[in-house]
Amino acid sequence: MIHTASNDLFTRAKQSIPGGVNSPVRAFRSVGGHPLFMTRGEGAYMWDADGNKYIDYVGSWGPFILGHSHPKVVEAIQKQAVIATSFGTPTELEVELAEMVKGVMPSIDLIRMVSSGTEATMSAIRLARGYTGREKIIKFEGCYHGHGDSFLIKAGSGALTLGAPDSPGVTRGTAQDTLNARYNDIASVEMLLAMNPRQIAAIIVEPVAGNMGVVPAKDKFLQGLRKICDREGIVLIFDEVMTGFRVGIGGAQELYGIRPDLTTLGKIIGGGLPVGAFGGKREIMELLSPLGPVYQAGTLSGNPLAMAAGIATLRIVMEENPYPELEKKSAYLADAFAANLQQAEIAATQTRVGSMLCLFFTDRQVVDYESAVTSKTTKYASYFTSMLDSGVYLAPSQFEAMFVSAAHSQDDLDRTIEAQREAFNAMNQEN
Ligand code: HOZ
Repeated sequence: MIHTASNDLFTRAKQSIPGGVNSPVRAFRSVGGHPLFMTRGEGAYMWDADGNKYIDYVGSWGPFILGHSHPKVVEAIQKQAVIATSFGTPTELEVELAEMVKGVMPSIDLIRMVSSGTEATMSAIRLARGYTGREKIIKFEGCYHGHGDSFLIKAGSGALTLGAPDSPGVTRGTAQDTLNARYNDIASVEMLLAMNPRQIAAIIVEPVAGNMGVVPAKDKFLQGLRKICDREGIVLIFDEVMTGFRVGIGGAQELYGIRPDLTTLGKIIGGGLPVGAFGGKREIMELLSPLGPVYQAGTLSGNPLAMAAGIATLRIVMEENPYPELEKKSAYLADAFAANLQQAEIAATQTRVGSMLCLFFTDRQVVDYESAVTSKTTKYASYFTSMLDSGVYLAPSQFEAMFVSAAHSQDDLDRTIEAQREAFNAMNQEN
């Protein structure tokens, strides 16, 4: 494939943008080569600046459960753009989106819209601190909750991709307030609690970890967290930025039957436009400004264009219920991937929750950060490059998810499976 136009754009971008990208994991650093500059998306496909077409399994990192440019979502954005793009005042649209989310997530009494998942998680822990009067939080190694200072301690996603899960620039004080437990390990949480009695404001968790690759929560892990939070008066925050409306209409909390105290959302609820939200129990949410003393604000919060795109997306999801079909397609892919791996005799572990999939090049079972990083990232890089050459766009990092959308056709899936077979053959020849 020719990538001349992308390469030229990358050279130009680097003159004005740090590293040529506006989010580090896009830079292809861990898979080699240069990032591709995309120009158009439609359904399951996107096209780069050289006109190459790809079957897209990144879906803008999760929002595109319906694929790119769903006609009804595009229509909603166009209609709204003509009416108004922003007021900085309340609008009916934000009330409608709030009602839609509340309707399917009973743990949410009140919800506030923001402009990104990072804002949502930052605000949620401030609120938890304000509510409990405590300062420390517990997160899990390899989980990623955006790039707020408190979360950049043993973080996943781009931080893990680039091998720097702790970031300079985070003050020692902030770092001291973030405690890291092991995903799927309740004992590690109990240990932190014993060492920090009555000091923990919140436990924040991705109920399906999606930023150290996909790591499902084990049976009883989330229940265990719920029990601990009830016992200790700690606010349980589910970061459902990725899983909300992805693993089911009511998110992971519906799938696992657990009610968190607060939930953070983003991605799908913005239909591909910049959105985040956090919501939960009334008595906690009522502490938010202007009702209460915990301050939080945003010029573009509840932005009408983003609300219109989110409402259109959720309306389609609610009317069409794509989840059974997504499950079928994703299981089909995973089964075929397992057969490919067996045929090629490649040691790998697959994980999947609904339409979130991941392939780790390790023979270990992946249950947490420590086991996730046993994956041979050089193998992932070869795999990624071969798939890309065959026109299949996967996340340019081992530590991200592969997302299947309602727009992927049977032919797309079969072409992907065939591309993988070729990739594995090529990898075996390299060895
Ligand atoms: N942190 C995002 C994926 N988990 C990547 C965002 C982006 O590069 O757009």
